Amino acid sequence: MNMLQTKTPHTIIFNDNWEIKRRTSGAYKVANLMHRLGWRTTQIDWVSSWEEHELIEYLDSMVDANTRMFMVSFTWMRHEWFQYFITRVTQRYPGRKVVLGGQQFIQNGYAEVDVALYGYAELAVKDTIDWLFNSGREPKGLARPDSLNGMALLDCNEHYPAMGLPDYAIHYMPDDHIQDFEQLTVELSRGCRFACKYCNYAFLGVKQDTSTTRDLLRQELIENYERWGTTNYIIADDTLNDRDSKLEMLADVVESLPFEPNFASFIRLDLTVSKPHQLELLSRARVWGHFYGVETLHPLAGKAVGKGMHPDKIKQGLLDMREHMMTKLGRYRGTLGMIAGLPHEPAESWQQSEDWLRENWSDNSWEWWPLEISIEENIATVSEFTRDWEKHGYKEITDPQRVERIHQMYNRQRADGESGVQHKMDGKSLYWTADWANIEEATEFVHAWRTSTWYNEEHLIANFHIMNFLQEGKIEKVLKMTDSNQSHFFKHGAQYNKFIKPYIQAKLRDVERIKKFTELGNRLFANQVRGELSTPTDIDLLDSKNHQIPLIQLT
Ligand code: B12
Ligand SMILES: C[S@@+](CC[C@H](N)C(=O)[O-])C[C@H]1O[C@@H](n2cnc3c(N)ncnc32)[C@H](O)[C@@H]1O
Ligand code: SF4
Repeated sequence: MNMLQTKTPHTIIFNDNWEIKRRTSGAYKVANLMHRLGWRTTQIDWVSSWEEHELIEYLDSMVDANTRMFMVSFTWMRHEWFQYFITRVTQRYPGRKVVLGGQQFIQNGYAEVDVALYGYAELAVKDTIDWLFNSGREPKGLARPDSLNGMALLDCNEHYPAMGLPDYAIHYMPDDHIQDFEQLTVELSRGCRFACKYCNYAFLGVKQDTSTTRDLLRQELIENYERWGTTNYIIADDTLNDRDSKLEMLADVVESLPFEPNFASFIRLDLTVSKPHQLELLSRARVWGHFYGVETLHPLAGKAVGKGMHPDKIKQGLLDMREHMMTKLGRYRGTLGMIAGLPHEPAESWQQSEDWLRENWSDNSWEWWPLEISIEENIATVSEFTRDWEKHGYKEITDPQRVERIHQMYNRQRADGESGVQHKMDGKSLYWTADWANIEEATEFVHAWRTSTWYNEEHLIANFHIMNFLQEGKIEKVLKMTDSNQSHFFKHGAQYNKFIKPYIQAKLRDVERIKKFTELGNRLFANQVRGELSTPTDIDLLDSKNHQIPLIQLT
């Protein structure tokens, strides 16, 4: 450990997620970026679950004179909590810059925040740091909207689109304390080839191949396995199977690994139907937790949004996939995403889909959401429906009483995971009505479904969540676990006990030595421990020639 390292600038990155506990990957990616820019970093995950005294104990040990910035991954944070949190942090540790970032559209201005970066940030961070610390120029496209009380906001997707990067890998640090049963996130490519009309994802209609390489992917999976024992993953790609070459690469890499991984991912089922060879590729790749955005089993509705395969083919495709995966791997969870409210589809048709699913798919799972049309136009990631809902037959409900009723049933401003409907947490949904249905009916349908006895007692755990339970018993048992098992886990704090408590305890153990040295007045040794904890142990991994972001020095 080089003493000089303790003089390098240091940032603390706060992260969080909702519901089932897992690492959301963006904050870790930002830590890697900061390392490449020459910073030390300290990650604090699940920050809202720490007791305040625990957080203070940890921060008091880690924050030092070189701590020049607090960074916050905002994708899953709630406004009220964040306002309280950032006020406390900046009061206790004044004089540091505060940078927000993530995929949640920023709707509130915070006096404590120097700049908020919305969207994929890989290519925007360097200019931002240069501007904040090195008298560099303002990042391109920086705005200070009145609606945010003049807080600086950068839409990275618009001004620094981070597409087709040479490397998406994430390298974790020992002080991230990853347990071997956790599921990490891996990204194989970025953007989606399609552009379904309701979809708000950042990069749609992407024709070029943005995939990572075989070697980098293998290296990442091996590194996580060797260092942390990781075998379970979420694949972050919007649509994993949008090109065969990606599946082939994954299958080849998986077959070359010294362990058997488990992957959950977004898959388009109409593609697996039209390209049946994809079934074999998926089972070879051990991708067995599938989420299919089927959305509707009504032929006209599917066509209207860009998913036009005939529902009979989709239904058969589901049954074929289940059979294939169970035969090949003995494990499979297929979860459908269904939307109530797509063009031409009346409420009776939603119920017919539900009936078919209960009859034919109850050994797997599905979710319903009311169609959400965001009317926030202030950012680049807007769907075709947001841009032109009238053209697609939607009208706005303006009766305030009706609006209030809808709002109460599923509060769209409550970004806490309980509202259950948001696909873009911007608090500005169109309360729509149309010739075939309206948002009130759709909301009631979904609400009744989600609060039904059937849902609470029989609905099986969805494809992404199931990876969290793999060590709870034999796979046959895990495949039968219902959402009630899962909520049991939440209610009795089992998720806290399994993920967060050991994490916090380990982080606090990390700083015990710092506290001791500080008590003894030995600042040099305290600094040395801080430096060790916040410097990557294997700098070579971060400094690969593939990274297009060069190291810079702070002035
Ligand atoms: C995988 C995924 C999931 C997984 C796992 C989520 C998790 N907890 O990890 C599953 C399937 C479970 C899931 C569920 C949901 N998801 Co989701 N999901 C994704 C997806 C496809 C990929 C996320 C990812 O890992 N990307 C790769 C990493 C590298 O990107 P990233 O985390 O965004 O980080 C980048 C930037 O955000 C930024 N950044 C992040 N942190 C920081 C910090 C700083 C300081 C800076 C400067 C920058 C920065 O830089 C990073 C690098 O570019 C995204 C869409 C997408 N393509 O990104 C949606 C997305 C995150 N999900 C979204 C939503 C809405 C949901 C659901 C609420 C859907 C629903 N209604 O049920 C649920 C709820 C989840 C929950 N309650 O926890 C939204 C979030 C929008 C928002 N917050 O306003 C997204 C963005 C999709 C969208 N609509 O555009 N999701
Ligand atoms: C990543 S998307 C779909 C996954 C995959 N790319 C596909 O199309 O099959 C996740 C799901 O969220 C739901 N969803 C997305 N946007 C929505 C919106 N505006 N309103 C309601 N549900 C939405 C849909 O069920 C969608 O399939
Ligand atoms: S719904 Fe799925 S396939 Fe359609 S644009 Fe969005 S991510 Fe792509």
